[in-house]
Amino acid sequence: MKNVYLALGSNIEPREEYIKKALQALNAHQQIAIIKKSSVYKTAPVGYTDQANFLNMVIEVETSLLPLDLLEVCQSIEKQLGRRREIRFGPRTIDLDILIYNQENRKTERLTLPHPRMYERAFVLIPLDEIAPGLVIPAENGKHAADYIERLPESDIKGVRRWTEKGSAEE
Ligand code: GSY
Repeated sequence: MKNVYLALGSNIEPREEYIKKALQALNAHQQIAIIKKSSVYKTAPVGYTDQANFLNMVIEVETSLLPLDLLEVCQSIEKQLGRRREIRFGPRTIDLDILIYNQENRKTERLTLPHPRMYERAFVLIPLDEIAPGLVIPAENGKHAADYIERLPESDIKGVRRWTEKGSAEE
């Protein structure tokens, strides 16, 4: 069994529903078991900023799938939940990214591990630090998520807030 961290994100309503459905679909897969879930965070959009806030979270899973097979499962769940790749970095019903796959460190056309942009993304690092504070990210000079969070601008960190479920006064 391999130990894997996945990032989930949605910024098209019903965001919470898309996240729940993606979790259900992952858990329903015979070769995937969800071990740990972070809180859900409301996060300001990064990159292409003229879009709605996201809900983001990170989960730890165990799987016997190989990395590219797991990628295919993630992409098929995205498709099933209506993800369209219209604007690069634009709004999405659901985004499922493989952050870390065991100790794998690889760069191929289809998949780079660990995820190449995770080190600069507060919306990934903060939930990852919540569920895996002791994890050393398997990159060259790999560090804990908290070490990368420390280097981020305050404004990025402030853009990531724990989101309480329905009825939240926050949104
Ligand atoms: O690959 C992640 C999609 N994405 C996100 C996201 O999930 N959350 C936030 N806050 N900003 C984002 N920009 C992109 S692209």
